[in-house]
Amino acid sequence: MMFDKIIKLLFIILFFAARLQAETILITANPPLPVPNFMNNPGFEEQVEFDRVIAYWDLNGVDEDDGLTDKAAHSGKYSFKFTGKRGINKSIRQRSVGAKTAPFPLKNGMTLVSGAWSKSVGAIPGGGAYGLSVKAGAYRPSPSFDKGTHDWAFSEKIFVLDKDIQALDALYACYYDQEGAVYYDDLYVSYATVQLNVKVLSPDLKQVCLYDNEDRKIFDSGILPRGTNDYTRMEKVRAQKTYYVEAEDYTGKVHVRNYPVLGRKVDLLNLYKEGKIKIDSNMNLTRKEFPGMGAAGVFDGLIEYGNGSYEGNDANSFFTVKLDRAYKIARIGICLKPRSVESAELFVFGNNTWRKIKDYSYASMQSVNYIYLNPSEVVEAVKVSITNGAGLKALTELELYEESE
Ligand SMILES: [Ca+2]
Repeated sequence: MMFDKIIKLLFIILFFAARLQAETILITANPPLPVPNFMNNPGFEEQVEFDRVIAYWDLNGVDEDDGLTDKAAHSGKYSFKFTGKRGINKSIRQRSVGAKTAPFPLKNGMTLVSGAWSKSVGAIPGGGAYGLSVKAGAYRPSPSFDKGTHDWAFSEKIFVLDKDIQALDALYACYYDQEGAVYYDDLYVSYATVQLNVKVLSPDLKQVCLYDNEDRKIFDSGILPRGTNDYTRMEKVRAQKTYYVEAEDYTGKVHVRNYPVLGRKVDLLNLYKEGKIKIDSNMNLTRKEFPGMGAAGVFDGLIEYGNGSYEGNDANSFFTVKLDRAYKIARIGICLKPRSVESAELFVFGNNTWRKIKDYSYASMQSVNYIYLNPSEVVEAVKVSITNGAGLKALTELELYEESE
């Protein structure tokens, strides 16, 4: 009897000791991952109502055989299709790239990358240019695509700034003096590299390695001396990837941490249907012609007009979700009113405090926008407050992702 009690006590002590000694792997980056795409409407999903006019893009040399198409897309529903014509230089152009998202001036020595996805049906080797052209202070090395016929392929090119620049003047997607047809989708201009900072706090560390999402080893600490409890390393890495750290201690235990943490989607729709989460909102408009209008529409994954919570008053609109329990949240997805602009604030409640985590000023969203909490936070409620907007105010989508490690 006594012996049992001692064993039990020993287990409790061991359990708490293990808890106290739990490893901490902190991964941050400057700028944080994922980095923003400086382009507007990079995947052609955002359209203006008029025929063949695409938000943020100018069309040059195109005719009725060119334009948006839903016959092929690398992601989403649409891509831009060029039909080749000998002797004609066709292109689409976006100017003032990153006017809202890039921290101008971009500094001398900074590495940037431009890239795109494209599919070709019969681009000929003897024809003209098939690729991007980027002007940032001067024309920069830009990606081009293989001619001939190929399925969706991606091409990118890194360039280093040789002076401070005040603007990314223009990006062109070209199809010059050609035959056949090509499709462009998911263009990007962004930081090419970020400074990754890895810090591992754990007793008696043996080895720390960093890998990218293709399992390529980025660094290896080698075998660390016994008694190492703290390991830090900075590394310049590609921005268009995700990473994970593996830290092994001398007991043979391996700790893993991803960066950024994507998390596992919380099934808010089901929790709402089962009455387990509570909504507090003044956005309670219903319309017969929009069956998706209402709180369930905020959790259903659809971002069509009329799918979400709407309100028509001038007063501030709010939508609060009280969760059924505390979640360790790694990522939040939000879509305000698509094809419109809204200003809004996003708050989370945890540890007895409301905290504002994001301000949107006249934001235009065509898809779900993600906010990463790094490190993940305990969240018991989420509130979206819509402070300004054109016409009916709307919250189209709200997603929560729980850290599953
Ligand atoms: Ca697309």
